[in-house]
Amino acid sequence: MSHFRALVGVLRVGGSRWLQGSGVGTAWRWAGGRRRCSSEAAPLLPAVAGSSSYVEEMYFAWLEDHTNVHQSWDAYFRSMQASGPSGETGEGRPSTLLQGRALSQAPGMAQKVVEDHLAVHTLIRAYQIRGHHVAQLDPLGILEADLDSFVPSDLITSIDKLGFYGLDESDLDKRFRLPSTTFIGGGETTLPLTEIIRRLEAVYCGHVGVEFMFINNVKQCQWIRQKFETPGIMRFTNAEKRTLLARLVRSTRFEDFLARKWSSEKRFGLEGCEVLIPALKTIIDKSSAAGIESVIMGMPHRGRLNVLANVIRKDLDQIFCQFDPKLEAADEGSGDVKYHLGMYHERINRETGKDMTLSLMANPSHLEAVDPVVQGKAKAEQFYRGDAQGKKVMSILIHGDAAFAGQGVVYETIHLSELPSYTTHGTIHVVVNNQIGFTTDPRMARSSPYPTDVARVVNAPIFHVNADDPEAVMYVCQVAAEWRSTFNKDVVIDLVCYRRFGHNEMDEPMFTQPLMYKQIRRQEHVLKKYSDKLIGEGVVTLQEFEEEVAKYDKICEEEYASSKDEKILHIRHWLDSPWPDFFTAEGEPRSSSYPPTGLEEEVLLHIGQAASSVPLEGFNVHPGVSRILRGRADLVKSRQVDWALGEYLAFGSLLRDGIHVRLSGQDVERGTFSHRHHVLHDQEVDRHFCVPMNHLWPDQAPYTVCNSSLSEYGVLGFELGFAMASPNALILWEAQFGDFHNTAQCIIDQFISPGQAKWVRNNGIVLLLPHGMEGMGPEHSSARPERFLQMSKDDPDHFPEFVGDFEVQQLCECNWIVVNCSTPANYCHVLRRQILLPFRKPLIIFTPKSLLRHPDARSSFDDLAKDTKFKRLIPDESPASQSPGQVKRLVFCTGKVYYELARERKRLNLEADVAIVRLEQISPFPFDLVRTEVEKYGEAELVWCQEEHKNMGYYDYVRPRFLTVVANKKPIWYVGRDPAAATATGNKSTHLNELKRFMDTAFNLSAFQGRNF
Ligand SMILES: Cc1ncc(C[n+]2csc(CCOP(=O)(O)OP(=O)(O)O)c2C)c(N)n1
Ligand SMILES: [Mg+2]
Repeated sequence: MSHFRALVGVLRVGGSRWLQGSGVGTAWRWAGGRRRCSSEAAPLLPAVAGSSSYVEEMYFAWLEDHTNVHQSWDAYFRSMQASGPSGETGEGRPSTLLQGRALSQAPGMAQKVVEDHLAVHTLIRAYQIRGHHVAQLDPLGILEADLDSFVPSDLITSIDKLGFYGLDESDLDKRFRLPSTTFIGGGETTLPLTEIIRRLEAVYCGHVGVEFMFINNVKQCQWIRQKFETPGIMRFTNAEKRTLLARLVRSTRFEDFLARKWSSEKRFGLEGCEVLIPALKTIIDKSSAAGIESVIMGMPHRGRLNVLANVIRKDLDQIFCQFDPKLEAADEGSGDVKYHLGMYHERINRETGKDMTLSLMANPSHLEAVDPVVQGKAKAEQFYRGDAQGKKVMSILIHGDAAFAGQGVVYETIHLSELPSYTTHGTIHVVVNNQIGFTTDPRMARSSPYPTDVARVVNAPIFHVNADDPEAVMYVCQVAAEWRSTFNKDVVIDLVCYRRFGHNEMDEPMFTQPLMYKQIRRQEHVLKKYSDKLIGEGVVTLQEFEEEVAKYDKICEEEYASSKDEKILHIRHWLDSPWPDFFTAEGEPRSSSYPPTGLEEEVLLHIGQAASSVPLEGFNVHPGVSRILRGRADLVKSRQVDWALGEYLAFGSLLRDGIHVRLSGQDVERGTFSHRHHVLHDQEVDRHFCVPMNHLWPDQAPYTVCNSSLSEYGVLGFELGFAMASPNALILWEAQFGDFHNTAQCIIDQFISPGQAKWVRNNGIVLLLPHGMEGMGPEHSSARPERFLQMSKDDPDHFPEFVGDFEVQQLCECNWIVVNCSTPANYCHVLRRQILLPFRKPLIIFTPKSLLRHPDARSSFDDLAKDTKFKRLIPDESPASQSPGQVKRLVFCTGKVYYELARERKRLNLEADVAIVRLEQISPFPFDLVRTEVEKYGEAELVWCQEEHKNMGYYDYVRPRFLTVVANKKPIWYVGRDPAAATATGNKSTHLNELKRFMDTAFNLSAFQGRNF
């Protein structure tokens, strides 16, 4: 029951007695920080003298109607009028009357007036700030949504609490002027205190708890106050109520239908939060009316099938057939459980008559992992539509209460919300707050009062709402959608609800939440409550309601019948990001040929020159950067390419072909190793930048390079989502050091590696992972190639048949491509190949650090010429290759260690005895090229050399594949660091000793003599 309803009852009884005792001469003063009543009249304070305008206002109000003011004022003005000089009547200036003589006669009263007003203003503010703490949010009526039964001392929940403000019962009927920071007055500028409290209670302590006063923007606070405080604002037409009821019917009966048909199937039903469906539909309707054309959604398990059916409008038979255990999958890949699949649907919004695209992103079980992915996809759609303000495309994220509070990626995602290159211009977050996470109570699951507190960091308003009050829910959804379209900022709707059954339909909740579930059993269904209400109001008849229910049940039955006709399951029909122009109608690549990646000389020159100059007149570049640019110009003159230039050539040439390139990650604009400098900073003018890559050709595609927030999980997820929107874009994420990618492991394990197998979805994201053992310690050395390789799905024991274009075929079949390029030309080729292939696969590149400036790690323009291509393997080019029969040892390696091996071989004068072959594409493993090399050096012993520790790097991946190539007839000896727990030593001299030791072994031609394998 409302606190105030109880309070008003008490006040009415005792009120008159109190009022009799209130005298004009009674004054208030501060005593020990608390206000106490005193019978002494205090001297008139200077501030009070200036308060005559208020007294004037009271006076004018009194002139209009004596009952407009409190009876004490009435008595006061009467007495003054009676004692006033002749001619000073009611029409005279009260300021003269009051200031000159009368006010000074009653200084204590004036002071009290001011103090009481201050008190009332403070009281109003208290409700605005803390009202939500006592709002009636829990539909079960047994839990506190903020985990605390404490009632803030400044909310008036009993008479004696008026004393907190120095007020008492006698003030209840007094009228107070309302501050400009409240809208509770509607058209009135003053209200009696009773009414002020009543209205505040209704606005802030009812079924909606508005949490917004932390927002540091006055305009936004005023906007929210106006939306909730204006009297009568939360009203719905009968038509709106009927639509709401019909949506609730669908939501409820859908779950009932599934429960009836498949009582022992897990479906993570929505029971207890059926209102989610009308809530989402309201958000979508309002957003459509505001001009939104595409909504991208992400959500966890709970209620997902219902959202697919009743929000996205996936055909019901397609959903029902997912429950058929005998249905076979038509598509290749391993598929996913039904409550993870995504969906994309174009339809007309019935409320607005406008076209809309709705998509729900497929997601893994890993809660909240999809959040940044949704954001990235939304950002990309906005970008490609030229929707710079987010007026056409928006995202909605649905969360569970436990996950929203507990998962760090929520924070990482929310922190992207205002960054220029990552903002989606406002996300509407909806929390299905069933006040439980599996078996864990909120008290054990979070330290914050609400599960939504994380959103406060970005000044997002949070609307807590009792989910058993569908109209209140609809209202906050409308406001949230309006907020988003007005301010283009995030907003949170916290649907405080319950979970009618266990975590899933097979689970027994009474084991762990016995009392809560006893209450839940007694809890009337929201549909019943709302239909009764509308029938009571005469908005619908019982018969109309029953017809609505019967109509939907019939639809379900019919769809169920037709679902039986489905013989095959097409995961393809559940794609959240279809690329219709890229694939054939059957979803196949349009070609199977290898794309040319070489470039014309003039293109190389043009990009090379642009990479070494500043396109803007009068732009003041740092002398160090000028030096770098001059160095590039010298390289171009000598037709040479270093790492940075190789990357420039790849990006620039793709931009020319209309391919958008986006490079994102920590400090990528300059480059962690200061080699890139894609954004130039004017040294004289603040925030004056230049991105020369955007000045290559007049009609080129745009280049985006953006330093990200210091996040891996969030930002990698975001870029993955960005890469989903279009196949015609090269989207790259660079880790600061490859070592840090593991804080984004979930995105790699759950989306990048298995994405296509689970969801038949291609994705061409590129991961640039700086890698290399250079004595920088255990966290700046390894991008952990072993992890990526272990997840590569090519069979180590199967020697493939080389039919057709084996190279393309292998790429088409793999789950991702893992490369470690040792030359800038190869790096350039592999980036170009990535986007020119007729399909998309994630590409993992271990990128160099010291090689960025290594004089040997250069390529010639010739290596990028028209007829050149990416080399999956670089054969030996030393004298050994001229007389392979003489070669005693064939060393395979990858990446930077090649340069160390080549230098040592030269120093030891072993160039005729030892051949060194570089594996540039590690996965899929180039069986064909490796076999050629092994056969060429038929007499040589095989060695795999890596700088990483034996249990890391590439060894475990390449060893069985080499053995397959040689049909297990020959060993492949290991040369490298010993097994270790840490990826690298922190001690420089140990690092060098380790390097020397394995280099010695690599060229000790008798090292493996007599050893068994
Ligand atoms: C990252 C992650 N950790 C743990 C789980 C296992 N898990 C599945 S549902 C669930 C409880 C989720 O609670 P909540 O977010 O409140 O959603 P609800 O199920 O109550 O709707 C847990 C712990 C998971 N799916 N993902
Ligand atoms: Mg929950």
